Amino acid sequence: MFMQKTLSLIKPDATERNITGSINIRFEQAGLRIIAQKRLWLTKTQSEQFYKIHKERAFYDSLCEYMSSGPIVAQILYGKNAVAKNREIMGATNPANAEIGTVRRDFGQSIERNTVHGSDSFENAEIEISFFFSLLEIIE
Ligand code: IDP
Ligand code: MG
Repeated sequence: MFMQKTLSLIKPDATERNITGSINIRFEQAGLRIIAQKRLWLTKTQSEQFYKIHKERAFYDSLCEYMSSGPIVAQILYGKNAVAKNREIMGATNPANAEIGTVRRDFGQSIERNTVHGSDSFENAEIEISFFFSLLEIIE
C-alpha cells in the first residue's frame, strides 16, 4: 500500500446539477483527502489537450465539446493506493455497467456524461496533476 496522489475531475454534468459536495463526501468517507482543488471552465482547446490520448477515438470531439460546456472541479486526492481507490469509488466508465453505490452508477447520466474523471495509473496521475496544478497549489 503506497500513499499516492491522483487527479480527480468533477465534470460539467455534476457542476450543473450542484452535486459536487455529494460526490466529494464519498472520497472523504473512503479515506481520500482533497489536498488541492479549483473550479475551472476549460476551453475546447484545453479539453483537447487534456484528452489528447483519445484523439483517434470516435467520441473525442463530442467528449471535448462536453468537457468545455460548463465548469469543472479539478482536485488532487491523496491516500493509500489513491489511483485505484478513486477508480473503485468512481465505478465503470459506462454508468449502466458501474456497480451499485459507485459515483457513476448513482449520478452518471450517460457513458459520456459520467460525472467524474480519475487518473488510470500512477504515471498518468503525475502527468494529469501537472496539467492542472503547480507545486505551490498542493498542500500535502
Ligand atoms: P475513463 O474515464 O473511465 O478512464 P476513458 O476510456 O478514458 O474512460 O474515456 C474518457 C472519457 O470519454 C469517459 O470518462 C467518458 O466521458 C468518455 N467516453 C468513453 N467512452 C465513450 C463512448 O463510447 N462514447 C462517448 N463517450 C465516451
Ligand atoms: Mg481514462
